[in-house]
Amino acid sequence: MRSETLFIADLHLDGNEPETIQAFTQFLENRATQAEALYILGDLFEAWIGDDDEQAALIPVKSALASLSKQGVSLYLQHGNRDFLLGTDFCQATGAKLLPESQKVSLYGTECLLMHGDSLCTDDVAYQQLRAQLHNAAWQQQFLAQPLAARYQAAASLRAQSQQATQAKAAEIMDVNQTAVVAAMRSHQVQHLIHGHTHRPACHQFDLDGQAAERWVLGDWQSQYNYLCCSATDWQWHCFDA
Ligand code: LP5
Repeated sequence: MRSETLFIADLHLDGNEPETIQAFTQFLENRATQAEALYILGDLFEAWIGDDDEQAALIPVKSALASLSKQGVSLYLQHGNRDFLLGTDFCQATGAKLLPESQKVSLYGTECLLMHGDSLCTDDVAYQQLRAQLHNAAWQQQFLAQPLAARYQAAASLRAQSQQATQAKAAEIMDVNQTAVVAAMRSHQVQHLIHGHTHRPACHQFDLDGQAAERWVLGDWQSQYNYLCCSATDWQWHCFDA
């Protein structure tokens, strides 16, 4: 019987980095098949400009996800700031269930909130303004109606602007804001939060309304392939080489 749940985020899969794609498909074909569920908490892809973009390099990723869900492993997906345009076609093709921005789950009796984490970076005012624009439904519809070439160009231009902007920002500004963390946890009545986005893997322990609380931050897949494994008895980080 499968009795563990795996969490990953920030893989930033990109056709130009076949090693990470291979490591991920191997992870799906081997380790993930032993779990009862796999949660991908955003930024599975480096940049997603629409489900109609059939990049050949990413076809093995879709196939491996589809195969995993066909084997009975529940597959859940949240949007990240790079792949907020992942939609129903992708989910249908892979068997993934798209979760809302904040999702409360019960992990073997522990209530836990799942988020990508970018909405918690409230000190990064320029990013939050950009995010509001990019999440606007009318803007998204208009963007997705453009030819692929135009979308590629817009995405590359935004990446360049973002890279320039992040170089000029202080690291603290690009981290989550503790008041926003506490507000999210309180509103969902949880003492546990798992998120990605900041690429600063850690387990932060703090007091929340007189009770012990934990914020687990997932690592990216740029420096080390890693996942969080939760069972009824413990939560543990795991790292592996391809
Ligand atoms: O991504 P990362 O971690 O390096 O930086 C993020 C924030 N940046 C972003 C932008 C993404 O990198 C771009 C992803 C493109 C994917 C394709 C999507 C579809 C194409 C859309 C084409 C318009 O998320 C960064 C944060 C950082 O995390 C830490 O939290 O700081 O935010 C910024 O850098 C934002 C800048 O401060 C402001 C940039 C202004 C650009 C104005 C462009 C206007 C275009 C508006 C379109 C509606």
